[in-house]
Amino acid sequence: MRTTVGIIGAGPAGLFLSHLLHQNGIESVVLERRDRAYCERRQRAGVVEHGVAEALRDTGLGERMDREGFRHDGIELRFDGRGHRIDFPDLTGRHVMIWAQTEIVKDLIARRLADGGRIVFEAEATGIEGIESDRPRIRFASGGAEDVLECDYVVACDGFHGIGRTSLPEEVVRTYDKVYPFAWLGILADVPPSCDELIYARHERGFALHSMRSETVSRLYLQVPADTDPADWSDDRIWSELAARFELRESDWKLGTGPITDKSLTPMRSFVTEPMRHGRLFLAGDAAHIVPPTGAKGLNLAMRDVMLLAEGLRSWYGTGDGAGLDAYSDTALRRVWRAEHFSYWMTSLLHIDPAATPFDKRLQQSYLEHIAACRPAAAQLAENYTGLPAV
Ligand code: RFL
Ligand code: PHB
Repeated sequence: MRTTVGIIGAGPAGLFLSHLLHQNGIESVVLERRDRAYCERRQRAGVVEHGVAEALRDTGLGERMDREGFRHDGIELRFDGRGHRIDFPDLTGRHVMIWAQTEIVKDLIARRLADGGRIVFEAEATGIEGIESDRPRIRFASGGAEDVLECDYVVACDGFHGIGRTSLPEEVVRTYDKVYPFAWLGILADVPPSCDELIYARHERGFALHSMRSETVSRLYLQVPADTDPADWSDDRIWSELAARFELRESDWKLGTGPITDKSLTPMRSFVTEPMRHGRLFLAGDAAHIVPPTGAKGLNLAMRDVMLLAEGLRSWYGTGDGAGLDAYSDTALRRVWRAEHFSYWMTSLLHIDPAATPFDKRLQQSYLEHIAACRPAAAQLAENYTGLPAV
C-alpha cells in the first residue's frame, strides 16, 4: 500500500489531520488498531476551546456541535463552601464548547468515509522504518497478515501507549515526566446536570468536578488515591462523597443523583517528549505529550498540533516551502509547555496532595481567594482555559 501521509491512530489527532489534509488535496491513510465501535465509544474529553471549535466549524464539522453541544460562558470555582464564577466573555471575549470527544470522533470518521478517505480499522502498526530516508514505511498487522504502508511522511497520532514515540532514536529524545499521587474516578450518570456550567471544587476531602454530556447525562469526577480500584466505590459511596465535596454553605443547591452507567479511573500525569519530529516522522497529540485533565487541555492540544502540521504539509506540497514543517516541533512545543504549566497549576491548586502540609493548604486557599478577588488573576485562568490564541 502507498500513500502520501501515513497516519497511525484514529483518535481525534489522526482523524482531524486526515480530514485537514484531504481538504488541501493531500492523500493519507489512517491505521487504527481498534475497531470503529471502540473508537467511537471511548469516554474522554468534554471541553473544546474557542479556537478549536472555530476550526471545526471552518472545516465543515461544526453543525452537530452547534446543535447538540453547549456553549459555556464560564466555570465555577468552589472552595470553602462558596462558589465563584469565572466569566469567560467578560474576561477574554471567548467561550468554550461542551462537546464530547466521542461525538467529535464519530463525526470525523463519518466525514472521512463519506469523502472517500481510507481508515483501516483493526490494523496495528508494529514498526516504523526509514524515517531518516525519503521513503519511510509503516509495518502493520491486519486480518492475521503483515503488510506495509509506504509514504512520504509518517505521523504518529497513536496516543501515549503507541509505537511512534519509541521509534525516535534514543539519542535525540528528551522526556519530561511528572506523576501525581492521585487519580480521578469518573462516572457517567443518567441525571440532568445539576447546574448549567462546570464546577471545579476544592474540598478538604479532595477535588471534585461537575461536568455534563447532554440535558439528561452528567459526567462527574472525584479525586481518589492513585491505586484505587473503582469496584471499591459503590454508587452510594460515590454520590455521598460528591455531595460532601460540592457542599455550599449558604445555599440550598443540591447535587442531583441517578443511575451510574459507567465508572472508570484516570491516572494523572504530565509528560512531554522533545523533539516532536525526527526526519520524516512527526508526533502529534498524546503520542508526544500528556496533561492531567484538570485544565481540559489534552484533546485541544492534539487538535492544535495537527492544525499546525497540516498547514506545514499544505505549504510543502503547495509551493515547496518547508519552513512550516521545519518549525513544527518548536512551534508546537511552545503551546504544549504553556498547556503543561496551566494543567499542572490547576491540578496543584484544586487537589489535596496526601503529603500537603497545613502551609501548602493555606497557600491553595489564599490563591483561590486571590482569583475570586483580583480580575487579572481570574483573566489569566480564563485566557488559558478558553485557549491562548497564539503562543
Ligand atoms: P488518542 O485519543 O489516545 O488516540 C490514539 C489512537 O491510536 C491508536 N493506536 C494505534 N493504532 C494503530 N497501531 C498502533 N500501534 C496504535 N497504538 C495506538 C489507539 O487505539 C487510539 O485510537 O490520542 P489523540 O488522538 O492524541 O487524542 C488525545 C485525546 O484523546 C486526549 O488528550 C484527551 O482525551 C484528554 N482529555 C481531555 N482533553 C481535553 O482537551 N479536554 C477534556 O475535557 C479532557 N478530559 C481527557 C479528559 C482524558 C481522559 N482520559 C481517560 C485519559 C478526561 C479523561 C477522563
Ligand atoms: C469532562 O467533561 O469530561 C471534563 C471536563 C473538564 C475537565 C476534564 C474533563 O477539566
